[in-house]
Amino acid sequence: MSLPEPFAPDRHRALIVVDVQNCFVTGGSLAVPGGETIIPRVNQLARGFSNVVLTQDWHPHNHLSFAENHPGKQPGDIIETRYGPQHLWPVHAVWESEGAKLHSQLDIPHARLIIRKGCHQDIDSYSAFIEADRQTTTGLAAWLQAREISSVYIVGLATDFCVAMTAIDARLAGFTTTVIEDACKGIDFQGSLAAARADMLSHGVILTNSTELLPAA
Ligand code: VGL
Ligand code: ZN
Repeated sequence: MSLPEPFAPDRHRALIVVDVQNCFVTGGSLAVPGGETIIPRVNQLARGFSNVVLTQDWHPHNHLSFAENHPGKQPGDIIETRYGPQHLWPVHAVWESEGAKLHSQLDIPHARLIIRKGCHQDIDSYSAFIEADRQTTTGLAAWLQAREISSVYIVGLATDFCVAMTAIDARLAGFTTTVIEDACKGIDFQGSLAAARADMLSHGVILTNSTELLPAA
C-alpha cells in the first residue's frame, strides 16, 4: 500500500484512538450521540499510522465516578474527592462488561498498545496520560518517548472529556498535538464542548479535520 505525503506512515508520530467502546455509542450506558458514526473515519485514518494506541475507560463496579455508588446522587451531580470535584456519571465501562469492550467495527489490527484508565476505585481518569489525582501516570508518555514519537493525533470519544483531557496532557508532556475533530464526537453537557475546545486551543492543541490528512477520495 502506498500513500501520498503527508499520509505515509511516519515513525515519529502516533494516532491515539480514545475510548471507542460499546458504552459510549448509541444504545450504550453513557452514549455519546452518534458516537459510532466516527468509526469508519477512524479506521481510515489509522491506516496512515504505523503507531496506533487504543484507550479503554476501564472501571471497577464500585468506581467513584458512578452516581449509583453515592446514595442520593444523580448523574450530572458533582462530588468532592481527595483530588477535587468529580462529575458523576451513569455506570459505564465496567471492566470485562460488554459496554467496556472496544466497538466491534473498530478495524485496527496493527494497534500497538491498549491503555486502560480509571482502573483505581477512588480515581477517575479522562486523560490517557495522567489520572484525575494528577499523580497517577498510565505510562503512555514514557512509552511514546521511548519510541521517539514526538507528535500525536487524537480521535475518539468524547471530544469534551476524554479526548480533550488526553490532548491537553499530551501538550503538557511536550508532544505536538492535533485533534481530528470530525473523527471525534462530544457529549456537550452544559456547554462542555465549547469550553473544551477553548481549553485545548489555549494549551496549543491543533484542531483539524480529516480532509486535511486523508488523500482526496
Ligand atoms: C468519558 C465520561 C466518563 C469519555 C469516560 O470517554 O469521554 N466520559 N468516562
Ligand atoms: Zn469513565
